[in-house]
This record gives sequence, C-alpha cells and structure tokens, in this order.
Amino acid sequence: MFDIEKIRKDFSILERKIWDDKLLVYLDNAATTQKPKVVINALVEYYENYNANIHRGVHKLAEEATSAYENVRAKVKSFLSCDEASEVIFTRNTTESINLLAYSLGESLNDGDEVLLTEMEHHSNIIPWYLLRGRKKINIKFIPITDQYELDYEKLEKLIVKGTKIISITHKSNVLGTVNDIKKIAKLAKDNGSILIVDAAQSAPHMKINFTDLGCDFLSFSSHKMCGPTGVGVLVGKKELLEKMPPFLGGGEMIRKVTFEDFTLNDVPWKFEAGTPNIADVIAFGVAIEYIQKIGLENIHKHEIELTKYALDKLSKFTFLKIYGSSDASKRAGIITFSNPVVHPHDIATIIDQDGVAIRAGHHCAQPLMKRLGVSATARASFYFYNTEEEIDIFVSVLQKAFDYFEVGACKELKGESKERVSK
Ligand code: C6P
Repeated sequence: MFDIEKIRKDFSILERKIWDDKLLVYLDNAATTQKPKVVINALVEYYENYNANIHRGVHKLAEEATSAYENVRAKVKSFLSCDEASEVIFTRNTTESINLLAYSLGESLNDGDEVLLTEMEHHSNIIPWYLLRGRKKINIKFIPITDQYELDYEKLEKLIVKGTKIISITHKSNVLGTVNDIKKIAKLAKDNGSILIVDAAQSAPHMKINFTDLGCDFLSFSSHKMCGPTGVGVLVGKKELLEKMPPFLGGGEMIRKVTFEDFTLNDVPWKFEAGTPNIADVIAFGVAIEYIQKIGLENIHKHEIELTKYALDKLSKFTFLKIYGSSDASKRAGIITFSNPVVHPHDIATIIDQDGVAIRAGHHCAQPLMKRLGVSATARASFYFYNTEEEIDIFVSVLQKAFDYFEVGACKELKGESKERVSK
C-alpha cells in the first residue's frame, strides 16, 4: 500500500525547518533526491562493521564487503530486468557512464561517422561526444523537438542514415519532462545497424524500466536521483558489445595479468571498474533499490502523475507564466519548468526559498535546449513519491507572494510574447 505519511517518516530531512521556522518543501528532486534512513544506516553499518577493500583480501571482512558489493549487481539486474548481473557496470554517475561509452565506443568510429543526439539533451550527453569529435572527425547531429516539446519523429527518421553509428538519447528530459519513445527509436536504430544509448537519469528513478524490452544497447542512470548515495552510477550494456569494447580507465582490478611488457584484460564488468570502487555507496545504493521496489515503481509513477496534474491545474491561474512541456501530466510526470520574462528564475527561486521551498533555477545543464526555447534560464519544480498536494499548495502560495512582490500579475500580455519565442 502507498502510505505517504508512513513513507515521509523514513526521511528525517523532511522534518527540517529552514530559516528557523519554515518547514522544508523539497521540490528539487530532478537534481537529487533525499535519502531514507535505511540508506543512511547502510553506510554507517558498512563503515562500522565490515569496512574492507573488495576482490583482494581473503579475510572475513573482505569477503563480506565483496559479497555485499557484488550482490548489488543482481539487485540492479532485477530492477532493470537485464539479462545478466555481469552486464551491470558501476560508475560514479550518469555522466561518467556516458563518457565511458563515448570514449570506448568512440574508438571504433571512423572519419565521417555520425552520432545522433536530440535537442533536449543534458550536457552529460553532449560534451562527451564533442570531446570525441575533438579526437575523431565525426559529425554530430541533433534531432529537433516540436513546439509541443516532443521529439520530431518524422525528422528523426530522416536523420538516421547509413553513417549513423550511434544514437544517444535521453529517456526523459530533465527540463520538459517529455518521455521519449525509446522502443520506437530502438527499432529504427536496429534496422539501421546503429547503437542506441539511453540516458535514463530522469526515468529510472520514476518508472518501471525493462532494459530488454526497451530494446536499447546501453542505458545509464545515477543512484543519487533515486534515494541512493551520490558517487554511484550505473551503466548497463549488452554483454556481446561490452566484451568487444576497450576499457575506459586502466589500473588495478581491470586486468588479469600484467608483465613488464604488457597486460591482459579482466572480464566484463570488472574490465570497466579500474581501482578501488565506491564500495560503501554501492552497497547503500542496493538498499535504495530495495526500498524503491518495496514502494513500487508503478505506485511512484502514478503518484507523480497525480501531483503533476494537481500542480499544473493550480499553476494555470498564473496566466502570465510560460510553462514548458506537455499539458498532459502523464506525458511529463514529475517535472514542471516555467518562466516569466519580467522576473528572473533565480529571483523566483531565491524568494520562495525564504519560505522553505526548494526548486531549481538556471539552464539545468541544457543550454542548447534553453536556446531552442528562447530563454537563458527557467525555474523548475520536480517531485518525488514523498511529495504531497499540501506541499504543492505551499509552493503555489509562495509563488503568488513572489509574483506579487515583482508585480508580475500586471503582465498578462507577456504570455503571448513568450509563446512566440518558442516557435521556430
Ligand atoms: N541532471 C538536474 O538538475 P549526474 O550528474 O551524472 O548524476 O547526472 C547527469 C544527468 C544526465 N542526464 C540527465 C537527463 C540529467 O537530468 C542529469 C542530471 C540534474 O537536472 C543535475 S544537472
């Protein structure tokens, strides 16, 4: 059963008072989520009881730590329904997962080959490819978005050509909330012989994902966006591709044998995990996965859609506000991004913070998308399963206060102006 009051008691931070007397209303979950006590306790438990390096020692502590760390691969396998636990590689975050792919897969690209991205990518899924373009003469193209903030699937089909070797796409935009049709793109990629990479940083924490069913070749996400610790990311990939790929980093653990002349590589996944990994955080991430699975991804998704619907409805009274993304809450669950030409998003975020409400303002590490939307920055509220309608009421009422302060209500005609800025 989805018991929100019971769930909220698992998060001590949700009882925190900001500025002495304002109860925290945390609506910056797309940046990072809060951690339940069980996850924090798992970190303490590891350091207090079985702290040891893994894969190396034969002593009891090393065995316990190794087994706890390796068990998390099986938990990720169950979370994502991939074929084997050995297809799960631990990285530092989504960013590192995509850098690993751009570096390692990039080795096999030739001059003139193409990498296809979208206009709604986070910098994490742009810069690694720009860096690759600095080493190889590849072309990078962007699939445009429509004025309804969805991928333009017609143009997408035309952009996939013989030279398209890699398609790398976000599953859910961290700005628009748009959920892309990965299955459809996977079919096109497969027919063309292109490799499909999915950035699931904003989707895996919020909806049930079946890696095999999605049909992509690689998928990545971050622990810290799903109640786990920072410093842990996941890269899941098809085993036959991972086996062919060269390593990203060199050092301990990723080798089988080293001589004065050369070395041989370890098996997948350890081939991609050079050096002492983030043992404690990976173990606590395993606890976060179990915690989320207990609540249920379907329940989480449903609750977030309801909250989004509720918030969109309440925000609709601010007719002077430009809200980006689909008006259908089910298509953009959990993320609401907005702006107004009179008041800068940073001012909105700073003012409502005085009442304990935390949202994000800025370019959200998606500057090309901001350019496409015709703005330099936006404000963004993002929800998770522990948020409530009462919190949204507080958010809306403090927003009202901020707009009153800036006398924004007097600028209704600006809505039309900002709408125009969006169309190409
Ligand atoms: N977006 C946000 O506030 P890391 O930092 O590596 O864990 O995640 C990077 C990343 C990749 N893809 C998408 C779609 C993302 O949203 C993010 C992180 C945060 O929107 C921090 S910038």
